[in-house]
Amino acid sequence: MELAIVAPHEDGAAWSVALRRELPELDVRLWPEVGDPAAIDAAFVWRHPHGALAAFPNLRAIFSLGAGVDGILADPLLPRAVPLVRMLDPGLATLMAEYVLGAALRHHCDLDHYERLQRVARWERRLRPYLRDRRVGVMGLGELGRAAACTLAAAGFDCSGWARTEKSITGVRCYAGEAGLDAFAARSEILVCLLPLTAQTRGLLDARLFARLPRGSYVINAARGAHLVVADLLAALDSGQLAGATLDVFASEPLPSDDPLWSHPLVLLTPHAASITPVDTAARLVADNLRRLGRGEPMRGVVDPARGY
Ligand code: OXD
Repeated sequence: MELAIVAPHEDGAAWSVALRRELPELDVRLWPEVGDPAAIDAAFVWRHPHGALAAFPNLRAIFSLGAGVDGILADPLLPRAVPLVRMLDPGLATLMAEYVLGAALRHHCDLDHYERLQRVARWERRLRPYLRDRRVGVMGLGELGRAAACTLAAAGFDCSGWARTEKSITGVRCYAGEAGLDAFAARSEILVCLLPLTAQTRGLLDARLFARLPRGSYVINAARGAHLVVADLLAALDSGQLAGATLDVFASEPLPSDDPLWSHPLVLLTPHAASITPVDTAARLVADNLRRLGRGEPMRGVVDPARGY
């Protein structure tokens, strides 16, 4: 079986070694040096040049290296009949949950506030509630959102979650759909976005949603830049409706060095680093799916094109 790694911004050689460790008989090619395109059975893809996958006439599977598949689905020349497989590595979810917990605790403990005071040598204390009285709301209860919500709840936060459809998670109060959004927002003092990016969720973090949060809420976006209307975020920070934000994702990445978000005093930026796919365990998952493909068995994590995730 031949696999093309079409991930020009990733360490293709490291992935190749890890994949061949799991599946020694696998012939791995690093795009664009793929040899005969007709011999390629599967592609392992991240931030691929649009159109690159259309060159493989006998492709039987496309594996995403990252959690979200919106970037792959955005390729107008994507071979739509070929199954697209999500990255379901549990390590990705654990890393994301730890990042979200860290960002939520940083704000909960006022460390963001004290960082600002330190810069101006100001000694001023603030009372804060217990963790159990801090209400956190996680938008998106898929692999990543569920892990984050469970971790936040286990740490002691009063945690709720919101998803398109009804979900049930022990220790997490779940809300669903447009009907549940108001009640969910009204109790989210820290709002975490881990939604998939779809036509329905694009721009959901906007002035309308911010206005429904308790005054002085905090936003953590580790999903996609396009979920957030940046102008609305800046206005909400200016007005005090939002106290701050941790942002890991941006509409344009890397974020241009002249973007005003870099120097906003109420914003903490991280470079799409909340959760980076762990090579060894992820290679094991891809190898397992390649074996399934070889045996003609259903693969794990196939994307439903109608839902977009
Ligand atoms: C993503 C990822 O989907 O980094 O953004 O895995």
